[in-house]
Amino acid sequence: MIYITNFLKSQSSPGKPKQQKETLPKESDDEFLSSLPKEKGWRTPSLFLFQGFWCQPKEIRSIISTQKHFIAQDSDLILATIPKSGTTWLKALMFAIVNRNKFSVQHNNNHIQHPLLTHNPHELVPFLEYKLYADSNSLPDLTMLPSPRLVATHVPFGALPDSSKTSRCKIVYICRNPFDTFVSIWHYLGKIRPESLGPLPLEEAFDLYCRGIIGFGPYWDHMLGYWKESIEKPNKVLFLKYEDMKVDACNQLKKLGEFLGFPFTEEEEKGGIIEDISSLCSFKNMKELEVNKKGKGAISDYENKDLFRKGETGDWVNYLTPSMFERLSNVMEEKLGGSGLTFTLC
Ligand code: PAP
Repeated sequence: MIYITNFLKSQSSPGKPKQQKETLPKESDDEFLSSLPKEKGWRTPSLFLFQGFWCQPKEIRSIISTQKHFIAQDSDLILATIPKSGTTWLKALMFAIVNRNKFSVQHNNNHIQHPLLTHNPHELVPFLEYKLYADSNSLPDLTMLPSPRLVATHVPFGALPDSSKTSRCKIVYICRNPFDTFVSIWHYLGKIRPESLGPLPLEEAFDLYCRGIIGFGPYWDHMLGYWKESIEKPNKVLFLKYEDMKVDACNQLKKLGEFLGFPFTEEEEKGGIIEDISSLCSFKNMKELEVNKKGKGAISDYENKDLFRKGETGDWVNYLTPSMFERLSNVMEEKLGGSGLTFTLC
């Protein structure tokens, strides 16, 4: 468990921070921001269109820093997602698969000790832009990351640091049907939206969403970027869907293990390790853990419990009217039609 402890410490107190030499646009750099298209934000007053996707001023700084400073290694494993499409789940699964020889997921005298039982997955697989490169005054010491390095990002494919495209590192992408993703993000951002901004009604949020105005969106562009790459370079990008994971976690885990370079042996399969990883990382199990019920700060200073709401496919039927369904279906047909990318909705 020592390297996990060192790694977690290194994230909270980076030791000797390396000063950033470049001048990045400051949050308050009005001139820079005023040059960008601007729309109403979901949890900040505004979102800005930066490099073709919508984001907040703070994110712009850390994305630029990531693009300038992150050097991908061939052994790196990068999880890329649209927010609310299964990031927390996939972080847990990737961590459990890759580290299964260091941390057993199997019961030993009815007892299992695993970092995922005491840490939220976001602590174990850090975001590039929200964690490692979030501090504009210092750069992270990535030598503290255990190998292979597991990191995550919400940025679209085109905005990934160059080295992650040119190196042999692997990228796992998970997406979710845009109906459930909308409902999930509306709930979550409603919880973390500052009171001073007032509530964001569902109808208004839906209108922004359908117009593509959502952090890291438009979501259809985000999906298509990784989708196309996964078709062109299947050994580089693995494209997963939340709904497939829900229906058939074990087969998806087998595929994931192989892609990551950590295939399950026949003996492991017979011993039920895939099922054990699946149940360790299941919504039901993770939601009930103390760290996820009472903990805080896995993402910014938000409560961990808000990352575990319903964890189901098809919850959108409880929120969207028939005309909303029609509107979003039309947008999806227009944007994704002909791409081969389809979704299970219920
Ligand atoms: P993030 O982008 O902020 O990290 P992310 O983890 O991608 O969030 O998405 C959260 C959604 O995944 C929630 O969906 P819901 O609002 O529809 O319920 C959350 O409940 C769901 N989720 C979290 N953990 C799991 C899990 N282990 N299995 C299945 N779904 C999960």
